[in-house]
Amino acid sequence: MTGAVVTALRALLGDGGVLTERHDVARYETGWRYGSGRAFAVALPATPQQVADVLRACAEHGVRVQPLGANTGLVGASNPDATGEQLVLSLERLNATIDVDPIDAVAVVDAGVLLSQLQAALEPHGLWFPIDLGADPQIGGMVVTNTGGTRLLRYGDVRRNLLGIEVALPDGTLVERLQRLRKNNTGLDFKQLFVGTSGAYGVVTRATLQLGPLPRQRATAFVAAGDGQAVLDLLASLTRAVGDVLTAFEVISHDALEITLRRGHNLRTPFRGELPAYAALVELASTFGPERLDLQAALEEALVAHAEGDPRGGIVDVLIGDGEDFWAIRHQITESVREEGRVLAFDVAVPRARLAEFTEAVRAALAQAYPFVRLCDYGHWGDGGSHLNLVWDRSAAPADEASFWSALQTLVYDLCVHGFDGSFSAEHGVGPHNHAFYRRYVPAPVQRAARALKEHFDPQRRLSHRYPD
Ligand code: 2HG
Ligand code: ZN
Repeated sequence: MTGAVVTALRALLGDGGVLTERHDVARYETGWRYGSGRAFAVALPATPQQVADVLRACAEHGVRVQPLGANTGLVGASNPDATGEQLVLSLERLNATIDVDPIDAVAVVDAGVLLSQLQAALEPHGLWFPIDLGADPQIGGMVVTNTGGTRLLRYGDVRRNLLGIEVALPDGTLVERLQRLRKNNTGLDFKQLFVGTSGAYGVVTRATLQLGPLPRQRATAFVAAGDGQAVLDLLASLTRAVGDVLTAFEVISHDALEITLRRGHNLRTPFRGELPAYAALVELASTFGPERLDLQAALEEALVAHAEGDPRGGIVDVLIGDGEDFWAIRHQITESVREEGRVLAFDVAVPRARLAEFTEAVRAALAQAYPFVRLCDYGHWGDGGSHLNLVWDRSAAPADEASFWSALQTLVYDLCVHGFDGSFSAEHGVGPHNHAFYRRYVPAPVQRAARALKEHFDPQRRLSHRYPD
């Protein structure tokens, strides 16, 4: 069976478009954080029509397909399963088109284009795609996971910046809806079915993205706070004072800071003396130049006014400095924590006002049940998102790691979803890592609707099983 489909794919894509040697296929089989499997081959289509043709060939040969972007996902959704019966469909060669229209302020982009390539192509036009991530994913991967990132507070997620889509369906049909319309109120918003659903209904081949003007100046500060509530008070105060230009409000806890500053590369600590309980990285940005609007002064003024008027005295220090240095710390947390020991990561959201209370509830529950687990929390408090990375030394943990993980996940997710009206996946998607919790928390009528869509688009269940069915 696989021999016949490989022959058919070679006829479609040429010899260079299909990999079957173990040493070539291996690098497509393991997820960045979770999951690894086995594929019998990798197909590398270079045009949208080739993607559709690959899917049609797979349908004819009864072969299951796992689409793969830049493999930066964090929920185990990008690698094949363990059967060895799946074909990996890599989008990495589908990267020729970045069609920019500066008047519409849109770009039509091939799915395999990297975010960094897109931003570099937009810069000469004074434009950017306003989704900022530490990783460098492909555009198609960003669409199917609906990535958020560090500036969601101001610009929103991919869903909010997507105008059109082209998608190859599991039967090999190519559906082109690459409209450049900001207004289009004609019933079902078809493209949104493919956003955040991990490629379960089709493979995104191109996207029409709404662009923004590239800011001409940014002002950045690190604010050291005595506790989480002080961070939230600061957020409320900055929203009132400079909310129009507030583009990031990222928060890092003491333990996440400590590990990152110790393990990170070429980082300069901006803190004087002891690390604070929390640090908030605040950024303002504007298309006005500093001659028209002094953002740095506006930021400093707002911070000083807040610190002086704060009855709780929660602000410990205000550090004004090089934004690049501050962002370098923020973007090295994931890698640094990963080197520290065993890590179980959580990407959750709760209403912003309850972030401090929620985090303390998790901290207390962990201290009681698993005192050897260290809570390194950080994330996008400006939009209610938090990454709770739990770290421990393997020798201290129970031998049955799978059950231990599941107990930790149930503890944190139950608190988040039931106790704080939160979400068990804020921005990384569902993926196998969260399947069991999708079933546990997503209401039955919603799960039924998703299943009906799967039945409609992919009745043979050939495409990505990375979204629960
Ligand atoms: C971030 O905000 C990313 O840095 C990764 O979403 C978070 O390590 C993680 O889980
Ligand atoms: Zn994040």
